[in-house]
Amino acid sequence: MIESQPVRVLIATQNAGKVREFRRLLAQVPAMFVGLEELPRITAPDEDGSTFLANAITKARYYSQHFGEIALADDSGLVVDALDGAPGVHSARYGGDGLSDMDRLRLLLKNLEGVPKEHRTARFECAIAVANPQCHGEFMHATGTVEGRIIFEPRGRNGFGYDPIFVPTGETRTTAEMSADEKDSLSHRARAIEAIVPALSGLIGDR
Ligand code: ITT
Repeated sequence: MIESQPVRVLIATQNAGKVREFRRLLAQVPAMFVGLEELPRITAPDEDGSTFLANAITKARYYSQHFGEIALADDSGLVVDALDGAPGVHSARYGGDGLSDMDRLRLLLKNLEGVPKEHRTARFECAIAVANPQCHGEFMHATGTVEGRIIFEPRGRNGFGYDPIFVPTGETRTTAEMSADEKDSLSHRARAIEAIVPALSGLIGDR
């Protein structure tokens, strides 16, 4: 009997923090997930969309077309009400190139100086798109959000990006103080994955 090969799906992100989370969140999906680090390195596409979804679709199509594989991409970020939605789609580049995650969150805290606790509301948003090269780059997508607030000083060492300054609504700890399982139980990325898994499983099953 010939065993069928698992369907390959590219985890199309250059962000190691996202890769770790995707590998956990997709563990039950019967596909072979391949990270970009396992493939020849290519330049990242321009992310010039004005929404997370537009950028997620751009990334999924770009990597899928280049490698000829099903590609799952994520565009995500932190939306802070008192900063009129910044850093939003610019979360990865807030403050310009060459800054570390800690530099960026320090800049965000500086820009929130004088804003009291009740006005420090914010949310993490995530859009996920999956592009399929066999169907002319047709894509599926889903989004997820987690509401919360920005604290005054960073706390915690887990997660990545802005996790040390974000406390989800109803929690007292930042997402950087939570275990991986705790973050996965409420994160924007986990919610987007939950929403896309039925369609993704259907696509994998059809192959
Ligand atoms: P790719 O485009 O290659 O996926 P990127 O890091 O540039 O990598 P984005 O453009 O989507 O990805 O920017 C997302 C940024 O938003 C990320 O760099 C973090 O600063 C922040 N972010 C997103 N999800 C986060 C999370 O779960 N925890 C903390 N920060 C997060």
